[in-house]
Amino acid sequence: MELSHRTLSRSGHYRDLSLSDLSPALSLGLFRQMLRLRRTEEALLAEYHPAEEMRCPIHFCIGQEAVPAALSTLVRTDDFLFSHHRSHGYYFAKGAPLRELFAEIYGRETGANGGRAGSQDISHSDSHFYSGAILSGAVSIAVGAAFGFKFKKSPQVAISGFGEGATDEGAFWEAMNYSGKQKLPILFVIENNRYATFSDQLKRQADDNITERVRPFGVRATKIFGNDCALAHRTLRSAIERLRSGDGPELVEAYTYRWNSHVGPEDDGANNYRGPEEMAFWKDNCPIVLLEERLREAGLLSDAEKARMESEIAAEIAANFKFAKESPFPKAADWRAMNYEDRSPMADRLLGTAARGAFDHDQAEAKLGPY
Ligand SMILES: Cc1ncc(C[n+]2csc(CCOP(=O)(O)OP(=O)(O)O)c2C)c(N)n1
Ligand SMILES: [Mg+2]
Repeated sequence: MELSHRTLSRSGHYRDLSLSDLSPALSLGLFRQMLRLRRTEEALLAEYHPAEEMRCPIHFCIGQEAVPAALSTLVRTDDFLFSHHRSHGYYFAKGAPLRELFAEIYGRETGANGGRAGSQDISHSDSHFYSGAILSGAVSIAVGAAFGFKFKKSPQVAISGFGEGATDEGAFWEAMNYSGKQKLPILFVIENNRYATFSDQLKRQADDNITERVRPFGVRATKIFGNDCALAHRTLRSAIERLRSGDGPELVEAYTYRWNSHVGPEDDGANNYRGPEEMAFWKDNCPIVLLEERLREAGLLSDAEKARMESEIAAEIAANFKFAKESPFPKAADWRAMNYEDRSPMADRLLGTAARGAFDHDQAEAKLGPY
């Protein structure tokens, strides 16, 4: 049966997850990583309202833990990972410090970007992790990084993670063209969760056959059921191995699903863009449950072991909240120092108005002229 969102939501409980080629330690490690990401996102989601202390939009990734968990065991420190707006799973996959993610979304000075970027534009340059809210924008930047690695004959790879919505953009297809032609060491990871905001992929594209469409550009492409963490690990591992041997580029399309609204913790069901059967299929095929079933069958996970993981994760999350909430806010005076470009006085003047709390687009334009 052809893998697509239409066929998947009619296909019942998934039984093909296999641990045959994974060690017990790796299988448990993948499980722990998914659980850690899920609990982190659940905790942030629960704290968002009514506290209103996270003053930035957050695109939660609950339900989409398998790909980040698999990637977390495969990327090396000196690889570069570029993410889109739904950034937490990729930040986590790159091993960037979670307490700096918490502090960032609480707007604190100790955050990954001093509290100024928030969730969807967070980066952590020491971890070689970058995200960005411009759909497909970071894809082009990842291609540039991969070109640099090839040029320097470095064994590093670039990983570019995004949703199927990014493939609506021209920049994505330019990335296919250039990386295929130049045989760049880049892995494109698409988490296809069917929707871009509220729009079904088939309302935006003539067919849901991204893997077929990228192959003529010279991009090796595989599509998988993205809630099978063992399969995700196996597929991404082979792709990354081929990239390191200079045989790039690669694209992996993982079919998965977000359980929450497009953005924020509010329910966006009132928009009637998806039905209850579809959600029921994806909750029944939760990536954590699918792996847990096999681990328990294989005698690798007991109630006691799971409880131990849960309490370690809960302690880590509590410490991250404490760190974030006890950290200072950035000082308004720092706004001016944030302009990296000495030759753009207009930006300095605009930042000056923002620092005084007076920024207003129309007023600024009236005072400063068009910019
Ligand atoms: C260039 C550009 N156009 C539009 C948007 C608004 N926008 C933000 S998220 C989004 C949908 C993204 O869908 P997808 O890429 O599938 O990722 P998902 O949110 O499903 O994880 C859109 C259209 C944007 N951020 N950038
Ligand atoms: Mg999507």
